[in-house]
Amino acid sequence: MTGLTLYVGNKNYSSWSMRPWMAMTAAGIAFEDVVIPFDFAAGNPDIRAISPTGKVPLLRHGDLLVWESLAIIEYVAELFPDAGLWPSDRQARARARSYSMEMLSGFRALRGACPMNIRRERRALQVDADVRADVVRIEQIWKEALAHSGGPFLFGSFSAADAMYAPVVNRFDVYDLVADQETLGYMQRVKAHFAFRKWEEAARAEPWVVPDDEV
Ligand SMILES: N[C@@H](CCC(=O)N[C@@H](CS)C(=O)NCC(=O)O)C(=O)O
Repeated sequence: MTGLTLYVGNKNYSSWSMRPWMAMTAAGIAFEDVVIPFDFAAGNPDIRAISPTGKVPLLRHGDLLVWESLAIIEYVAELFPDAGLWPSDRQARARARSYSMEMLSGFRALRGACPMNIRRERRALQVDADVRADVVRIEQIWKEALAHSGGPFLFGSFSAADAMYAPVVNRFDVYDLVADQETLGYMQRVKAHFAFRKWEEAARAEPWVVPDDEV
């Protein structure tokens, strides 16, 4: 056993939890998967009890706590340097990290208007110009990376960069935000990945409904 425990939120809604969970699962890294649902109006006290930020995801490794989705991915990539979480080429790795940071710090309009919701039936949502600008930039990132690598994923084989954008694949899908065939093809490949399907299956089995995230 690796001794790693990953605390995640509701799999239906917790986009930040999905990122390290998918990166680790796709890379074949074993970990204990603990769900702490946030179905309370004021947040779940169980999350606040263990997490310095009161948020998930949170990784425990012995006495060490690591929070923030991308910091968790980086820690695990250091622990398992041969697991292929990041591309092996230094320049590709730098670009993968740039795109991943862009996801972490940006796209607030899209994230605010279109919460991740794995179970949502696809239904088009009218979105404003700020959301549309986020969609355009993300499509540009995906096309640029795919053109460079030749696919099928952003950097060839599935990497942390794909995991960072996996919740966006759900958003584009369930709010029907894109029509471009290349974008839809990439989304299809991510949705067919075993790690995405495993997360999706668990999300569909959850009983919790968070009204604020049902748009
Ligand atoms: N920047 C953080 C964001 C973490 C975050 O916002 N997590 C949400 C779930 S997706 C959370 O824990 N919400 C519970 C709450 O705010 O009570 C990361 O990348 O891990």
